[in-house]
Amino acid sequence: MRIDILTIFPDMFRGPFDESIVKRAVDGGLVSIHLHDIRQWAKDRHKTVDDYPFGGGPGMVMKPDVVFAATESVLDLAPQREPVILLTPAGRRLAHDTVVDLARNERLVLLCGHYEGFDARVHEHLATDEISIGDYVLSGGELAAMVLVDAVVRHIPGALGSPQSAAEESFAGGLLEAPHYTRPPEFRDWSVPEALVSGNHQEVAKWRRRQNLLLTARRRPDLLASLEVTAEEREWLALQMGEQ
Ligand code: 6GU
Repeated sequence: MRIDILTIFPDMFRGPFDESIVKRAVDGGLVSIHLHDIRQWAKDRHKTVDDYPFGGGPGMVMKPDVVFAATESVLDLAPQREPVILLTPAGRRLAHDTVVDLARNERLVLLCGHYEGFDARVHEHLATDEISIGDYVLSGGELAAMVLVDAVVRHIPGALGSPQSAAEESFAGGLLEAPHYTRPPEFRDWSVPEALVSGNHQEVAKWRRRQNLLLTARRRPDLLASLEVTAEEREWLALQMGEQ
């Protein structure tokens, strides 16, 4: 996969992309990440990328001529239109399903906005998708782009140590993930649940499934609504929830 990121702050990305799973995926040739400074495409000697909004109001708006020039140059005017994703708090909210879909692309182009945002013509005629990472406002699209890249890269085959990991993670089955334990089995007054140290795989699987259900019921009941739960599991869950 190739990811191109257009931003006026390319240096912001250096730390997060130089560590951990993203770095390993880049080093392993699974993904290449190309940062482009939008300012390079500014047309005047002051390298202006923003201007006052027509009709007045606070803040500045990123200029369409500069943003189109930058994006079209990076896209190399490929005949088939590749996804150009604009990061904006007004976009559709990023969630697991979208992350999995995005990971299937050969190429992604991410546009990070600043100031009051982009000229509306960028939204209408350049972006193919607009994505937000949650209901709050960030100072710019850069942190959101980092979140998106990290989440997407995890779903590129080979990016994680074990192929099972991505499938078993929270949200993959529509549930939050069960608690994990490691040695020592006894720590202070807290011991590891019996089922996990039983050595019985079926027992472990059943315990994990039930813990997934319980955690999801407690923290994110909205996720449970659209899930298939057996009558037995439902009964067990009702019992647990009643005992809170
Ligand atoms: Cl994608 N951009 C900005 N500026 N703020 C956000 C966001 C994006 N997602 C949530 N808040």
